[in-house]
Amino acid sequence: MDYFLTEEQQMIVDLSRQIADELIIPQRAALDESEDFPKEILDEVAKSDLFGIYIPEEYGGIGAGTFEIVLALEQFGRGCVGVATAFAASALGAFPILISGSEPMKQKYLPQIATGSKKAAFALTEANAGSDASGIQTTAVLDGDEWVLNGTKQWITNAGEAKIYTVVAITDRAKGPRGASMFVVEDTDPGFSYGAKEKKLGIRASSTRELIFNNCRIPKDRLIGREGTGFITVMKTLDRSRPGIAILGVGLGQAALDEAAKYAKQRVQFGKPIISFQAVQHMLADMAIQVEAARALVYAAAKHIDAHPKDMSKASSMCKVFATDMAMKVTVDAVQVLGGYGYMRDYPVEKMMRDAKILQIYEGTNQIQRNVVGQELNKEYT
Ligand code: COS
Repeated sequence: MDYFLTEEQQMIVDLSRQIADELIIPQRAALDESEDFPKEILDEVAKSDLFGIYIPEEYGGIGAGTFEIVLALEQFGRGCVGVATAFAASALGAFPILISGSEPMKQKYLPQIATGSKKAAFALTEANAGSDASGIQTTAVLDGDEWVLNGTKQWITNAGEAKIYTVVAITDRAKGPRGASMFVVEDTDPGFSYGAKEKKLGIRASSTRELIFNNCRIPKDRLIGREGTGFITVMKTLDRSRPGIAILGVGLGQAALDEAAKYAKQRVQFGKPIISFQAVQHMLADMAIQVEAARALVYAAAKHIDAHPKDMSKASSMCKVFATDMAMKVTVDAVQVLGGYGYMRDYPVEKMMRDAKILQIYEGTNQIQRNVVGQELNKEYT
């Protein structure tokens, strides 16, 4: 369908599509197998300026919005959700600085993130705090001119690869969510180290490790925003980032549909290509309908977020749920259309099905997203 993109938006799509087709797709199976971080691919992405899409021009970015990142991520997600996750996680790590950072902090970090010379990462999750974001245990205590961080973050995307980490820690436990603060930690800070690389079902090209803070000392001015505003910055960050995860589902769903339809035209059974059987046609039709409906919702949500930055939560959570549940269903159906071949690693759809699962889990499970939508409805209907 025609979404009437501007010339600049179409250029972002064309560039991202070219990167997906020429760089990502040829390497995705090997990266899935080796579980290597896609450094060379991301270095090429950096040359295209796409790391700076959402970063204002005064900090070296392109100065576009959520809708434009979504356009790029759709193509990268079509190529490989593992590679796309590594790219998206840098934006997730940058958002707290963009949303709540001081002017000097923005000037220091955002240009490096915009050029892709340094990648960022976002650190909230802990062993006992996933959905319950305010239940974190990591602490930060002010000691003279330095904050001292102690604790362990778990399942952090880009850990070990990023140079800039935005980290949530408790500065006043008695205050609950109002006692959390955010900090920038650099990879070279003393007392900061990484856990072993996790072995995952899917998105194996992305790096997932623990961040370990053992009396990690950072300068006082690495506090993002004011003390006690960390939880709000986290919530605003996730509101902005979730359409990016939603669109990975759209790109992935499109890729699965493309593979299934291509196969159904070639595969002959009972003397005919299987696409001529209504049972297969209906599966493909449902896949196409769901992919397009999800695309339209994510595009609309991204445009809403750009136009109404104070009213993001419901649109963001709605599109994340719809598009990622769609991706799970469509990739499972693609494996079904390919039958036994779909189950083999020789074809890309089994990887797509494995990659889809994380989209329903990370950046807030789809159960949490439904809670957010439900709570917003509860406020709307008095
Ligand atoms: N924007 C701004 N402020 C928000 C907000 C948002 N989207 N959501 C909540 N807040 C504010 C609330 O208004 C409240 O402020 P007050 O203290 O002034 O009342 C405060 O934050 C606490 O909100 P709430 O009571 O709703 O917090 P809960 O502890 O109940 O948690 C959920 C709410 C479950 C929505 C939150 O913990 C969450 O999003 N969890 C999922 C986290 C996640 O995505 N984890 C995955 C890993 S991160 S990649």
